[in-house]
Amino acid sequence: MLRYDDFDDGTLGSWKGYRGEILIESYLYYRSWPNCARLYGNSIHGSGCFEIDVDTTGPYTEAYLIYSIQFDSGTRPSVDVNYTKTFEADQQASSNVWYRFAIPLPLSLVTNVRILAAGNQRNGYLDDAYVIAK
Ligand SMILES: [Ca+2]
Repeated sequence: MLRYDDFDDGTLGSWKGYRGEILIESYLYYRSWPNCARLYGNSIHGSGCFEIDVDTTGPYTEAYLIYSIQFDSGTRPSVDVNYTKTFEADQQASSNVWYRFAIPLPLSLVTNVRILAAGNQRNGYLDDAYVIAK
């Protein structure tokens, strides 16, 4: 395991907000108690994202980003890897449901991942994010 972020120490680690404000959410929403990261979307383009740069440098043959995420209503999940869309759901996510995603990562480089989480003035919630490699 290359990294694990559960936000339960009250810090965001290396996670940032892209077109949105990222902050710690306590007690109200969590996959692991008591915290998750909340992204409050402020883009009129509806593309507020959790963002992280992941380093997969090493003697690996496979690497994945695995995370749990929840959305306010009206969000259609998608993921950009190195600024290219690599996944987009064909329908909107349900609210009040934790989804788990596993995203394959390129090997032996630093990869930018943007997880679309929130439209304009809507929230997304992220918890228990792992990067694993073998
Ligand atoms: Ca947590």
